[in-house]
Amino acid sequence: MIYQYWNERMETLPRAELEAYQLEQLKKIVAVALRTPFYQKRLGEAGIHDADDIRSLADIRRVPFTTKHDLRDGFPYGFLSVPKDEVIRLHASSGTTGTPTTIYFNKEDIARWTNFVARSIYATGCNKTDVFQNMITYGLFTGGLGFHFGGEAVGMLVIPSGAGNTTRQFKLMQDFGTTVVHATPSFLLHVEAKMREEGVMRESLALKRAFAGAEPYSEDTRRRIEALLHIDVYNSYGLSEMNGPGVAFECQTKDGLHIWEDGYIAEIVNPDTLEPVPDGEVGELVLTCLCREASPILRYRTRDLTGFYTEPCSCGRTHRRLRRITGRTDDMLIINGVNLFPSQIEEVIMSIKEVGNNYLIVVEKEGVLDRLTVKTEVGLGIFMDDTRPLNALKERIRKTLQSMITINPRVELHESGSLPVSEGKAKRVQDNRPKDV
Ligand code: DLL
Repeated sequence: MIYQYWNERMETLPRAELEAYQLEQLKKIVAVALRTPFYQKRLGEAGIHDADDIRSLADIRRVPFTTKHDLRDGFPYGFLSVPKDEVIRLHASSGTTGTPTTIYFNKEDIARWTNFVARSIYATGCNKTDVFQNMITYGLFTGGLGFHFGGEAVGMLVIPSGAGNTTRQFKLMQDFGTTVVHATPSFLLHVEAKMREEGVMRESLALKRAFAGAEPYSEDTRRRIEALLHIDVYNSYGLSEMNGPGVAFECQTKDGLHIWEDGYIAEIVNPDTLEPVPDGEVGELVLTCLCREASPILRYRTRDLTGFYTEPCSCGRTHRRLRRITGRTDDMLIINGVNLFPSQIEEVIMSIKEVGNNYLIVVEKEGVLDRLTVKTEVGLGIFMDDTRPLNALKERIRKTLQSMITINPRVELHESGSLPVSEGKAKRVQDNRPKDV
């Protein structure tokens, strides 16, 4: 394979030079962070009073962690470190509790972020001849404008279609010859089901690639989307606190996500002890943003679970690769004492070919026990009134799940297209248990 690089020197920088660059950037961002009362206090307590107190990269471990809670407490301007009139944009994520966290960008911050998104897009093999349909929510969510600017920087023709309205999406794809799309994996699955429903012929589309991210999905889901749509799907990871998309991205080898280490320092820690895990093991990802001046965030606890690949990538990039993010420390379900991540269920059901593209996990209390129900759609062409094969399928799903997750679930089969669909991040879990238990 011939690999293309957006910035060959930076992407293939020898590790020692990359780390020297990181140290230099870390010192700069610590100096910026010290302008905010929050970091003045936090860093001061850790004995860091100016940038020169950071002498080596290992000194990052002296920097205290920052949590979502800290960001909420600082709403709206607690983390702003440049004069307000230098800020040109904000993005916000509402999170589950409703208190937003806000990130500010100055002109250079937007340019640096755009550059990382462009680099990510280019790493998948796209170039200026591509037509890019950005089928994700625009607005305060970073996925829309982040990819929009990155796509323009690559020189692609960008169609800002936004999420939803599949009929219009197909029309745009056909009218303009869309070659690459961006969406959440759940919306891509929905698009595929709708394509069959509306009789849109695959041959009428010029699609080659998709960027899929903003929510966890399994390798089987990726393969399913690729096989159904005859495209290559690239995993895209990011979070608002670290600008948005363009933090880590798969290259043409599609084997792990390169984290752009000239923009971010990544650590993997044990979420209980907060100590680093041995190289290659899974833990919580902690990120320091080196590339944004207006809202510096140091050692942010992402809650996302992943680990580093220990082998270098065959593409020649020296930036380390993260494993597919399997879930978050805070979406773990405990069912009758057994720890379970929704991604484990997805992995099992998406590997069964008769299962359709959408599913829902419901947890309830039945007496003193927890009850897990997995609702899945069946694939198109499977008829709901044909009970014998349906019962056999149900039993197969139940048994496979039970052997993999050690919990005996109830399985419900639903007609294709009948479970609720989300245009953005999918809500796959309904935990109906009373909150005080
Ligand atoms: O989801 C930014 C983004 C936009 C990423 C478009 C990729 C594409 P937030 O809304 O702040 O930002 O949500 C961030 O989403 O901490 C993960 O838990 C999850 N997440 C994002 N990408 C992936 C992925 C955007 N590829 C949170 N795999 C993160 C698994 C992901 N989880």
